[in-house]
Parts: sequence; structure tokens; C-alpha cells
Amino acid sequence: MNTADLKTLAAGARAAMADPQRSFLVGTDGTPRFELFHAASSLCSQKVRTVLAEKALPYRSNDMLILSAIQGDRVVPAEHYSPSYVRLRLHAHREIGSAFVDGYSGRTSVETEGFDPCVVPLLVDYEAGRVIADSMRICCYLDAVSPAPVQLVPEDDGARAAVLRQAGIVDRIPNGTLLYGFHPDADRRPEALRAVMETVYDAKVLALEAMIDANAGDAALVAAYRAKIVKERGGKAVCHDANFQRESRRHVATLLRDLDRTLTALGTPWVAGTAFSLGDVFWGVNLTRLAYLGLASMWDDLPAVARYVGALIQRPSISEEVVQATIESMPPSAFMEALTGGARLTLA
Ligand SMILES: N[C@@H](CCC(=O)N[C@@H](CS)C(=O)NCC(=O)O)C(=O)O
Repeated sequence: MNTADLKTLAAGARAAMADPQRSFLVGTDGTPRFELFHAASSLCSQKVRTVLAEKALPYRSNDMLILSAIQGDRVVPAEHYSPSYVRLRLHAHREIGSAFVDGYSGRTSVETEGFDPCVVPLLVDYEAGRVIADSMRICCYLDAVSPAPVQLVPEDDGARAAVLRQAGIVDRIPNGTLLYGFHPDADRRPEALRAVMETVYDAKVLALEAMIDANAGDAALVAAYRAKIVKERGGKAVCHDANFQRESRRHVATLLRDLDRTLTALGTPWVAGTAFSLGDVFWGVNLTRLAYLGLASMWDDLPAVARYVGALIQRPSISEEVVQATIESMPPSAFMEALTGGARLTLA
């Protein structure tokens, strides 16, 4: 896409944000190469922001509201449902080629679920005239175009495979279930979050139906919104399903035991060796989310994971873009204080 068209769509996506102050420059470059559409609280966005921070890359940050709200008889759509933003994602989708998402598993991986046209994050690269969707692809792209000062995906084939294996494991964790689902035995999510989750799917579907009505003449947009509705209806169907919730948590417990074994066998500070890598970025984000949800007890008997969490949250990029961002953008969770000892962690 040419730069003028990219700029027009990006400006449209920004214009749909209720508060223009949530669009700002990170770094000192007045016209940065990159623009990121994301949300402070979003796990996938945190991965990308951590990579940008590791590389000290300047960018325009658009911190979007990704929850739709029902206000009286009116629905206020999430900002990432706007036509301009979804058109940007559809453009990025052409590079990926997979089908649209067509159901709900609790996972958000493009690799296993298909492409969701109505999510964050999204990266615009004005220099290359490209739009990149999906956190895994965006992180690998940023690492490739800007390998200094820290290369997060090594060039050596074996090391690269080990890093991408760990990032892939995290990419396929059923985070949707953990955040949106009502666990029958031990739902430790903050009360305010649970309250939101009781109506979140209805708000999403109403908002998406309103977007279809308002854009009925645009077949591509309508198809995108329809795919999203299928996924969200699927989420609603299982959010109170006890077996589904228990099974997701059991699966995560298995992954954590595997992680403990990997860390113990390696004996290195990081998950794929002595160098901090994209695997650590992904685990740092996900382990922080598990702690926020009150699930840090899952590594009570996993000493290598416990040590790893301690090291991850001391890393300035993770401390700022993940831990601090979670505290500032999500309903308060007492479990975050347990993770940080109540202190702001930024070391820089
Ligand atoms: N595979 C995608 C998943 C993106 C995704 O599911 N994003 C979530 C936040 S982490 C989102 O935008 N949720 C809002 C919604 O579904 O409406 C990626 O890694 O970028």
C-alpha cells in the first residue's frame, strides 16, 4: 500500500479514538518509522511494546480502548472495531493468507485459530509501506529490521528454533479462557474484572452488529465483523462451562511444569540459553498475566519457574511495559502487589 493511503487509514483509526491524548510519540523522533495500534492492558500488545522498548525504537503509540460498552440503550463500540482500523488489519491479512477465525478455543494464535480481523496489536511501517498484524509476526519483523542493540531471535538455526519454540508455546496458551472465563473452583480474578466479564460478550456482539448495520455496503468489512461475532458467541457459550475452564487451567499447569523442566535442564538464566530472547519476552508477559489473575500459586512447587519470574520482572522493558502497564490499566489485583512487593519496579 502506498504511504499516502496508509496514512489516511491510520489517521482514520486514530480519529475513532475518543481521547486524542492516547495517541502520542514514544522517543524523540518527530516522524517515526513505526506506528503501533495497541492497548495498554493487552497481552499481545505488551509483547510488542516490550520488543520496541528492548530496541529503544521510537514509534507513534495509539493506546486504544478495546472494550465495547452498553450505556443505557446505546452501545459504544470498542475503538479497534472502527472501519479504518479493520481495513488496516484486512490489508495486513493479505500477507498472512490464513482463513478468518471461525470458532472459539480460548486461544488467540493465528497459527491455530485463523485470523481475527478485530483485535490489537497492529504495526504500520511507513518506510517499508507495510502493515503487520499478529504479535508473533510483529515481534519477529521488528527484530529482523532492527537487530540492534539486542537481537531477540538469533540467526543460528538451532538457537532460533529454540527461541521460536518457546514463543510458540506461549502464543498458544488459552489466555482468552483465563481472562474471560469463570473458573468453577478458584476464580481469583478481581471482582471488578469479573463484573465486566459477565456482560462483555453481549457488548461485543451488539457493537459488532451495529458496525455491520453502519457498513452494510462494504462486503469486506461485513465479513470481518461476522467472523468476529462467530468467535465471540463461541466465547460466551463456554465462559461458564466448568469442564472447559478446568481443562484450560490443567493445560496451563502442564506447560508450567514443562517450563520448569526446561529451565532446570538448561541451567541458564533465560529460557533458551544465556541471552535474553523473544521467548523470555513472551513468557514475561504471560507469567505476569497469570500472577495478575491470582494464579502464581501454580508455580509454588516449581522453583525454576519462580526464579525465572523474579528475573523477568526485573528486566526494565518487562517491568515497565508489562508489570507497570498491567497495574495501571487493569482493575487492581492484590496479587500484583504480591508479585512486585508493592514497589514500582523500574530500575532505569
Ligand atoms: N494472535 C493475535 C491475537 C490478538 C488478540 O487476541 N488481541 C486481544 C488482546 S491481547 C484483543 O484485541 N482483544 C479484544 C477483542 O477481542 O475485541 C496476536 O498475537 O496479535
